[in-house]
Amino acid sequence: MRIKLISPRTTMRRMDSDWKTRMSPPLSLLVLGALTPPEHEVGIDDENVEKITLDDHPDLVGITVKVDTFYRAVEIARHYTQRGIPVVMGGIHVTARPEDCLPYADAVVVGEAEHIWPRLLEDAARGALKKVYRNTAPVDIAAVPVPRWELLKGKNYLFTNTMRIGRGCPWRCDFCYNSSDNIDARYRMKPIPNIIREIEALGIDHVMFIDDNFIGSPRGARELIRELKRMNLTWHTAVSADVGRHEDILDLMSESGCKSLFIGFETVNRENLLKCRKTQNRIERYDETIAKIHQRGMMVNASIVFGFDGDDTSVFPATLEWLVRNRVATMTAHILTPYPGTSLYRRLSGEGRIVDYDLTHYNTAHAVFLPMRMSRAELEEGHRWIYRRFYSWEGILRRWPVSSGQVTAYLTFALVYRKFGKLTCGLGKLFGMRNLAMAARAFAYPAKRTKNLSAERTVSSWLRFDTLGEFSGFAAKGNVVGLSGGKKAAISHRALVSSGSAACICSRTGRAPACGASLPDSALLCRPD
Ligand code: B12
Ligand code: SF4
Repeated sequence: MRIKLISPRTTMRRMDSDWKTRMSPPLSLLVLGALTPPEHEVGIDDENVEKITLDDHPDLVGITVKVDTFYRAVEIARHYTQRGIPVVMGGIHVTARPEDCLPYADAVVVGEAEHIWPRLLEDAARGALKKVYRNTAPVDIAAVPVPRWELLKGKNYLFTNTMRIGRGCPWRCDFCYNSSDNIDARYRMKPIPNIIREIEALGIDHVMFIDDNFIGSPRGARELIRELKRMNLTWHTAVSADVGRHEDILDLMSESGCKSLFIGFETVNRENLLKCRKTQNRIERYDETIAKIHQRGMMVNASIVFGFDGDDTSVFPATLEWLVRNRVATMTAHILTPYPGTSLYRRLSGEGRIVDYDLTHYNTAHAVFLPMRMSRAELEEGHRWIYRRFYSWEGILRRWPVSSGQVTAYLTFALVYRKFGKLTCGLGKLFGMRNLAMAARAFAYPAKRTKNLSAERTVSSWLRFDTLGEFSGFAAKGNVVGLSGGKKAAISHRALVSSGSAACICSRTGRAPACGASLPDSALLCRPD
């Protein structure tokens, strides 16, 4: 059979640029490609990066559906079903609400596809598709194949270095898709050799782990990071806000090349956290957690949600103040959105508060429900306001990174992706998204970590840095030091040591300074491993 897999056009938010839609390929379709037996021909068309043809004649069409792409998915499905070409729909929205998709597809897949897809293809080849395929047995995470990256040849994405180390999350926040009935949200981590194979398949030493929660199994995460350390990678991931409880994991992350953590802080209001069942978040520990991450030379991307029942309009300036005070590098702000199937949807629907059922608005930029303590218009305006203020020149300058090693990455994200996103995306389309991404990456992360550095500078004895400039040059390559300006600089000792290949002591006392201690210039000695 000739199988065509399609990712429909997403609905972009006002504050985003095309970078968002072109950010990374749909992993689901790459996985389906890998699950397809070799006797079939398979191709992927992603409407987010190219114009797709709908008058062709494949033997089977598979569409991946998220809430905001549902209507477009239906349009695409109609093009094919009207001509007798069978269409299968799968993905998060289909799983959460199969009844929405059933009228438009020959078959829907509820849940993960690893067990189902090969069976479904056999049925399709015999012309005997069933209407519903429901995943009933837990997918063996070790059997999830390496995504077929070669199916993307020639497609223009910002990142083609995304992967997941597992599925699910130990928590069940009520607004998250993990709270949906049909989702198997149990946390499962892939065996480490599989993860290593996947990284190698990416063929690049810069990896984005797009897991719900990289520390879903703290023990597993520790083991994995030790392996990552050997691979000399630069990497980024998402973790739950309780990461501050695991300082050893933060140390390992920093030592192994992790540069940023995406964290769902969600709100600075305790009442909101209780109501959405996000009990792992402790507001009183937020500042400390961020400081621990910064001390280790990593950036924080805070994910924030507005519109909880405890929020009135004062939440916007209060959140901005908190973000700026903590010098949070990047923010992704969302309007609370009741994705169909989630606990939140059931609650708000039960309370008669959902007022907008246009699913293209379910992209976290619209208030589709009645907030408790402000109007829908105030919620939407507050959401736009915080984006404007956070990425204003003033906002960018006031959040200047604590650690000099983060400056280039910080500026790259704030300016290239956010502030001038529309312009730079235009350039990306002209010169190739990948080329621009590579240039941005080279600027953001100019040199490899200390491991390479010690090889570059052959040293058998301790290095002495007589000026802060010299020291920060060294540290910037290791990307692990935090210093503030002035004659006396605060050097984050812990961050330096956790780079893995240097120890830092004060030349006068001969002892390691406490984390964040002020040291005079010319008082630093580094000992390469
Ligand atoms: C990476 C990611 C992104 C990337 C997108 C990369 C891309 N091109 O897909 C970026 C950052 C751009 C993004 C943006 C958005 N995202 Co997003 N994203 C994710 C994330 C973290 C991982 C998705 C992923 O790759 N999973 C791995 C694959 C292997 O799993 P899977 O998609 O579930 O696929 C399996 C099955 O579902 C099934 N399957 C999937 N498709 C198909 C198709 C067929 C034919 C078949 C048979 C089976 C099948 O088989 C797969 C293997 O078992 C998820 C959360 C999550 N854990 O899923 C949120 C998530 C999908 N995003 C979500 C949302 C809402 C958005 C945005 C609207 C948010 C915003 N404010 O901008 C936008 C819109 C994007 C869009 N429409 O594509 C929601 C979707 C909710 C819903 N009910 O639809 C999720 C679930 C997070 C959440 N908040 O709860 N996102
Ligand atoms: S911690 Fe994050 S991924 Fe896990 S259930 Fe909550 S919102 Fe979802």
